[in-house]
Amino acid sequence: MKLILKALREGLGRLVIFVDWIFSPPRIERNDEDQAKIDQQTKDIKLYQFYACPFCTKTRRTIKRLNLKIETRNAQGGEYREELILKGGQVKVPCLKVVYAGEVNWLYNSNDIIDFLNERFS
Ligand SMILES: N[C@@H](CCC(=O)N[C@@H](CS)C(=O)NCC(=O)O)C(=O)O
Repeated sequence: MKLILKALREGLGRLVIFVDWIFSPPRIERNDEDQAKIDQQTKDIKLYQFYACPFCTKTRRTIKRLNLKIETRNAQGGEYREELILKGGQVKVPCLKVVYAGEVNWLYNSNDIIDFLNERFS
């Protein structure tokens, strides 16, 4: 039963990715100077995620639409999963790690992440 649910979730996630690919949002355009400033600011922001998670897909759409260069980190296993548990506090994705003025913040919940990105980079 657990396996079936897992397969269904994975299938749904991949369907969402396919639909996202078809209806991919256009990227906002900036002049080179503004884009360079934004790229500098996003250097210290990382998205911990699962590839086929619908909440992560929704978050990645915003990142794409806002034309942000944010590194994505696979938290399904390995060092990034460990880091998420140890430093973020839980394995829940998406999670945005934001390093600002030497302080590290772990922002959970796709809607909160999207609001943060829209407010800071729109
Ligand atoms: N309300 C959360 C839901 C996030 C969520 O349920 N993520 C699932 C993956 S789709 C998760 O992290 N599950 C933990 C796990 O599978 O270990 C959001 O919008 O970000």
